[in-house]
Amino acid sequence: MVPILVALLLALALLSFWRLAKGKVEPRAKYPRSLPSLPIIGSLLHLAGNPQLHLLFHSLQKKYGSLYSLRMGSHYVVVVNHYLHAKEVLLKKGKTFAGRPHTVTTDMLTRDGKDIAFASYSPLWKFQRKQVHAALTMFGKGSLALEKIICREAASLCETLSASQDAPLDMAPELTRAVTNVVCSLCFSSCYRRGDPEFEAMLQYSQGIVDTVARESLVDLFPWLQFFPNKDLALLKRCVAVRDQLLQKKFEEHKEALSSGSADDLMAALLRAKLNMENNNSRLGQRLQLTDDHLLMTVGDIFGAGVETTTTVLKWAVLFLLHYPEVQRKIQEELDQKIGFARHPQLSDRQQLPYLEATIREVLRIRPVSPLLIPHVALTDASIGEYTIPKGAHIVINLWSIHHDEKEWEKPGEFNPGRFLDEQGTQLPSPSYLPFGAGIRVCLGEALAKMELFLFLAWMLQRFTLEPLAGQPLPGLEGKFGVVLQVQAFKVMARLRAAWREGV
Ligand code: PLO
Repeated sequence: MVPILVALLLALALLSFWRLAKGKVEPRAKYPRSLPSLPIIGSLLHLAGNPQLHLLFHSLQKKYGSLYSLRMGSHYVVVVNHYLHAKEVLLKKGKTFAGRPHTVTTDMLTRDGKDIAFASYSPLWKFQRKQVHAALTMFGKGSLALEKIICREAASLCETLSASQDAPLDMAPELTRAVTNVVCSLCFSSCYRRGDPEFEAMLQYSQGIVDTVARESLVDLFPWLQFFPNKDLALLKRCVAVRDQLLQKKFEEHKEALSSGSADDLMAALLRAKLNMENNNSRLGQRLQLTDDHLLMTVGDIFGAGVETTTTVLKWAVLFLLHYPEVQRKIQEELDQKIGFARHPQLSDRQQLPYLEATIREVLRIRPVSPLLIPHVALTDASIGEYTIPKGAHIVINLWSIHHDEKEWEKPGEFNPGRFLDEQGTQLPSPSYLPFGAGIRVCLGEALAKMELFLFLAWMLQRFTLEPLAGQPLPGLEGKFGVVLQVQAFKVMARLRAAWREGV
């Protein structure tokens, strides 16, 4: 045994000497600094007990620099905390880093990655995304129709606020219903009334999914855990089953309506694209197969993303307005000057209301909906900055760090919409800011989200002042980390503004 070992070592030494002599030694790869890690569990001991991963990853920069690596179970994970590195990953090398990891929970949600957000990069994925992009742009172009839908829901929201005026109100279900109805109209040409049992069921299953999916939970790190009893996984399974039933029902209805040619919503547009592809004998059509599962999961994505993200931002916006009444006052002054009380706000007012627009930007900065985005995967060996990144590495973009970088933002912890504007009220550029991600996986709903945020806030603040409950401490501003950064429940008083009380 010993002679063999010695011979082997000698051979190795000779080989390296030979390569040195030939001057062929490649520059040593420089890997990102790594957190300590143990076999099997990786760096888990450093992460355990800290549910706010975005904050932990932010603070680890002090010790490890802005780009570092760790092991989550068997996965090699690179955490990116600086915007220049983030832009390199998302924009400059977008295709190289366009992969997604398979995880137990997201596979359960998306039938093994047949959606868009959680599916890895493939020609079929590209095609799917293109179809959705086209359908959304089509509805966006006729944004008059979309604007009408949003305003209808804003009016209904204001009615509800009027009805519960001067009494403590949990706005969350009301905001959710308004946003859900916009997405429902867009996807299925349907909407929900208050107390509709299907809406209540949706609220419940969606909360269950948000609580359990894609949270870097143990079962996602150690997939074999799924074969043991697991409460969270059981909950996710139940919630996904309820969602699937609902999607299937809409799907059947649309297939019927399609033959009569009456459907013109997003689901119908995707169904038509699928049929066209099947009838089309092009080479692309023969190679790629968009199944019913793909279509259902895609609509599930748009629906889920459309509801959870926009509702969450609206809740954060209301909460920050309670904490910063002077910001609310300034928005109202702007609304009063530019719109007045004789008509409702509309999309074409956006340029006239820079302070409201800046407030929306600031909410998206200070509480990014998706603080760690969804992890990307390196599809080939690659690099970020001066660092070597091996194929298969998971890349986590820490938007929280990018949005709270003290070198880029003055007092990043303070809520200050004014930071986005110069003295003339013109919008200032902000490089360290990516609330919707960037590159080939950039959010598909950005335009829709911005329309909704603007109109819902403008309608509400034109009519109401939102106040905290008297004599009670203000609700906390800490988020709860998950697939979206959640707001804790809180109540407000919606007071009709004087001009409306006098019936002007
Ligand atoms: C929200 C709960 C729904 O029931 C299912 C769903 C679908 C798409 C997900 C969304 C959830 C959360 C926010 C996500 C979105 C896709 C893109 C978006 C992750 C889980 C973000 C912020 O990246």
